[in-house]
Amino acid sequence: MNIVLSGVKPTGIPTLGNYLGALKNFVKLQNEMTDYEFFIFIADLHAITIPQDPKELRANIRNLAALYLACGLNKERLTLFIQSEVSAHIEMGNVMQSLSYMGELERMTQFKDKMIKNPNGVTAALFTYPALMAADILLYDAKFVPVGDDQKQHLELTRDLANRFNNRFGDTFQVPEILLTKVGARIKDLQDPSKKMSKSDDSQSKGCIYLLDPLNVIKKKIKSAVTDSEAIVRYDVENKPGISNLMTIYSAITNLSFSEIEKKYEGKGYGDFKGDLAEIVAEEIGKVQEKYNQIINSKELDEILNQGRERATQIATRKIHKIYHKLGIGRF
Ligand code: ATP
Ligand code: LTN
Repeated sequence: MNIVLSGVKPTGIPTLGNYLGALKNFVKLQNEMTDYEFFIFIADLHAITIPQDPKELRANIRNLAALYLACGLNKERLTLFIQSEVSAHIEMGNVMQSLSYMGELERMTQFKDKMIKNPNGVTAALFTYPALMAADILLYDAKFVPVGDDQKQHLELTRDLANRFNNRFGDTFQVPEILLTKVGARIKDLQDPSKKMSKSDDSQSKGCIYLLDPLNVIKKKIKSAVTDSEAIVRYDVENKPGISNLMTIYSAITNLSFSEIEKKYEGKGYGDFKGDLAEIVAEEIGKVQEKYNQIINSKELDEILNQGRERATQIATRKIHKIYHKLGIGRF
């Protein structure tokens, strides 16, 4: 059984960046990789590495589960579960911490970035975050891990930890490979294209499109996105980051290449381009919202999560016992 596994943190309402970089991509992969099983989870233990309001967190977990399904993941081929409901993740996280070096964790750019943003609020769990992420992946012997560009470094660490364990204790883990999203791996903030669109940013932000925003708000945010004064639709990340970001969004949804988009808008200004993009994005997200509304309060959502929890627990518990045995701890 070959497994594709990924997770998203329930730290807010997912953004268009999460959708294009992660959710939509999972669906595409599920349709292409027909002989793989998909394990997708809600990384709520990762979410609490930064302070969360319990009420909001509970709602965000359910929203995310519903959004995964609303994006078109096939429940027949999916194990969808909540990380904290499978206790082997914490157990394995501890094993991975015992295997990781301080220096390795200190080099992680996600940790360094969060440290700069909020130097007094950095928790120990934020520091050991990548060890828990490695645990999530290695517990299931996932072969492929589809993630956005920002998670590349964490995946490399996971591979190092898998190899380290295999070398010390004998072949135990599948060494996972990253599956980078081709188009849409790093959607930028619409108001500040130097930073990535992030769901934990200010929820009033005009630069961030949330999947549950009303469609008219989404259109407005696209139309007021920052561009440049040249007014030519041309892909050039360095000199024209704003329009290049919008073209990435356009391409990820329509599958048109950058040169096809450039040709289509030759001689037209940004107004036409943004107007079309606003409609394209609103139509795509509108479909997701429609399905989301059918699922969010349904019993079926809980049934899917219960089944997911059971299947994940079965595999992960067996694996952690095997690992404890190899380490010589407990009586396994
Ligand atoms: P946070 O703001 O809490 O750090 P986030 O919005 O960056 O969260 P994650 O939960 O860390 O999102 O990421 C979920 C998935 O979405 C990952 O695979 C990640 O690579 C992808 N992703 C996140 N932001 C973007 C983005 N701006 N563009 C493309 N993919 C993204
Ligand atoms: N760190 C990831 C979320 C995450 C994840 C994982 C992704 C936690 N565990 C395991 C893939 C596999 C993030 O911030 N996007």
